Amino acid sequence: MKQATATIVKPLPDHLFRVHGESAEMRGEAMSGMGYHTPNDRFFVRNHTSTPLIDATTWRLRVHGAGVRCPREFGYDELRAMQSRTFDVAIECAGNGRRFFGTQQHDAAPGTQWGLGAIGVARWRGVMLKDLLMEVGVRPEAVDVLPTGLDAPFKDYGHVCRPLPIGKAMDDVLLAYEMNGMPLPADHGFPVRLVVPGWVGVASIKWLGDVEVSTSGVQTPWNTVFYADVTTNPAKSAFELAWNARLPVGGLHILHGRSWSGRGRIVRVEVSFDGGASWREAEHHGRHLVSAWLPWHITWAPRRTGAHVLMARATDASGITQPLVTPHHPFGYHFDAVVRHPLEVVNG
Ligand SMILES: Nc1nc2c(c(=O)[nH]1)N[C@H]1C(S)=C(S)[C@@H](COP(=O)(O)O)O[C@H]1N2
Ligand SMILES: [Mo]
Repeated sequence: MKQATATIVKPLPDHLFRVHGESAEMRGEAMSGMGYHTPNDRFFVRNHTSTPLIDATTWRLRVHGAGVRCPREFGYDELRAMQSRTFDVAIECAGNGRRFFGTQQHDAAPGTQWGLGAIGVARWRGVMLKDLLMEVGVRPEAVDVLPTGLDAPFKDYGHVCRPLPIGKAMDDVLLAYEMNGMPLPADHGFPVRLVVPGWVGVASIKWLGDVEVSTSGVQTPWNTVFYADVTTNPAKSAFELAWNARLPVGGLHILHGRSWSGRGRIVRVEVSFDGGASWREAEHHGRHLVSAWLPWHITWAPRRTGAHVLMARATDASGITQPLVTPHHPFGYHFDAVVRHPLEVVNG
């Protein structure tokens, strides 16, 4: 086990993670043979600074602002005593796939050079944000809800925060205190984080300490400078295979992968083994949940040794199919083009 960075608490073994500065990406092969959920030990970590260690017994969540009737604080045990809900939801960084702007489109974008591993699906348990907001009373003039993290301020931009419109906050947002049946791990927001289905990962504020309900639109660096034009994630697909995986020639292989989209359910996944000249439909297996992902598989019997490229493309409920090229984006968000996954077919 190699602890490659001190900003993340959990071990980051090389076979499961690629470390990028203060963040860590899950390798594609880390989901191979796994069930529907991403185990906590291999879930990607995106930290702006570093994981804080918070004592749940003294932790408080402040809920206040001009849009609230009775501002108050909640303790950990109080939250855990409230009615809970459980959801299977993906969290994906808006920058997932950014590396391919450079490697596939010769248009490198600055920022963490994620492959496709800045995504994970977990079973989150906690309290609906709307139930908490109902406890404090929301005024009809409420416009935005601003959740803020307790981690150290990021450069000169202050604490990580990202406003949600009141409509989304009162819809399907969860204040999660459990991840896959365990108390939230430190790196994923202990004691409490937001989980915002379908939206870019930054909305799912970790180490939540403060929720402010405002009666006018809120401007923060996280909706003006960064992530300004991004809310829902587009469709993406990944193989559960190592980059440059080696497969023996001759046999029949069952290749696995997953597709997901913040815009809705995945309705079709196709795979090409010939650089996009022809496509074959993959078969779905397992659950098929909106705001999570769709596991699929396809058979392949490679007939020659040497370098090959695998391509997978998904179509989501909005009718949009992953394109071959993603338009330039100055911050490298939302790379949704088909990723060309290299592998080597070798003599068995
Ligand atoms: N407080 C706080 N919340 C945060 C962040 C952060 O740095 N600080 N990073 C955000 C970003 S950009 C992403 S993609 C997700 C990543 O969640 P994870 O680290 O649990 O995978 O958390 C979000 N919430
Ligand atoms: Mo992110």
